[in-house]
Amino acid sequence: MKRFILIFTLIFVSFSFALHGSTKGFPKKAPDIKGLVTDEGKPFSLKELRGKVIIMTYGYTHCPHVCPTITAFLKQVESKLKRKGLEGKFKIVFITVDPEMDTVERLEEYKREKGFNDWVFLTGDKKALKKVWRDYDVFVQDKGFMEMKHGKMVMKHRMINHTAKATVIDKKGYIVEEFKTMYLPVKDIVEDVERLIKEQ
Ligand SMILES: [Cu+2]
Repeated sequence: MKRFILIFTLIFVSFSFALHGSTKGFPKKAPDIKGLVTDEGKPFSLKELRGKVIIMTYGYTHCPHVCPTITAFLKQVESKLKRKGLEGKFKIVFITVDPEMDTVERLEEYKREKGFNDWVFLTGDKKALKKVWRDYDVFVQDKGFMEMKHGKMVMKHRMINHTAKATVIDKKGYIVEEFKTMYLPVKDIVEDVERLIKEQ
């Protein structure tokens, strides 16, 4: 009988946690995000998104390579979910790792230029952001500006090393999984988010 219960429990656990991303240490209550503002200059609160599945990522708008890759994948995730009729049931949140350059104005401009209309971009002062990076396990190393030669031209690039990942938060405000790569698996994320949206 004991063995039967154990097997049963194992099947149940593996079934309920059959997400595609890394689930180690999750589910875990998503830490509060305090002191950050949106691209509209409004204070941000995680609680206001309760009931939606959140896909959160971290980066900076002047990022030359990593962030454009991640956001391109997330854009695909977004359109696939919308095509499934799930518009409004999920939210993509982008938290800056560059408080110096990513002001509210810059984020607003970036969002408009790139057509990330339904996303939320967050910035804030360094202290508030540092806490969020720590809470969400995001490594950030500001390398300042690096000069690079492009033919005869020397251009300055904003360089920040940072963790490339997407964190998925369920409707109840729990982190359930992370995709720790810049090459996000679109199909897997869409599947997981759809399931989490439909979860009771
Ligand atoms: Cu980046």
